[in-house]
Amino acid sequence: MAKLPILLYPDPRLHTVAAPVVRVNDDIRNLINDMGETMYAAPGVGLAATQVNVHLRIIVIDTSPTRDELLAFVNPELIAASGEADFDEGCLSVPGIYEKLRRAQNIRVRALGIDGQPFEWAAEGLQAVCIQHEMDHLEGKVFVEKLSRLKQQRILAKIKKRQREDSHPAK
Ligand code: GNR
Ligand code: NI
Repeated sequence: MAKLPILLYPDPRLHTVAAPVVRVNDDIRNLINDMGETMYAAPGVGLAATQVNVHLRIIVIDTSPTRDELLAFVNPELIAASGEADFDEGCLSVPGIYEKLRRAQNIRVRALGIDGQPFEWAAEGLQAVCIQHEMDHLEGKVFVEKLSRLKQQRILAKIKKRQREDSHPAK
């Protein structure tokens, strides 16, 4: 097991569209384990392979209060979506930024599991929001890019200011 480094917005590698996994083999299972470790350590409720600079269609989530229900989706496809939910979203690739977004409240996803077998999964609320957020990463989209241009400019300015401060620490 290994904790992997997470790409930080606006790293252009976060805009890569991930490729389908051809076969769920031990390399993919090892990657899923490492993604789980990285997500729990962060801590976060989800992680897309894109965020650890692996451009394959794999996401992991765990929205359980006990943090012991890791779910992995390989080649996830949204097969149904309904309702609307407004959630404050954050992203491990955009630390310290939280913004309200509207997503589908109920979704149904088809994917391959760690055994390579297809399965379907119904999700609602935070879990549904999280899966949609992770599937966006696989398309090269970061949640802030769904906000108005003004909000995106403010977020970028905040990130740049923080980077300046980090590189010139106050005495
Ligand atoms: O940890 C995370 N929390 C979160 C909260 C609301 C909506 C989405 C998320 S996902 C995020 C982890 C992450 O960046 N996944 O890509
Ligand atoms: Ni994210």
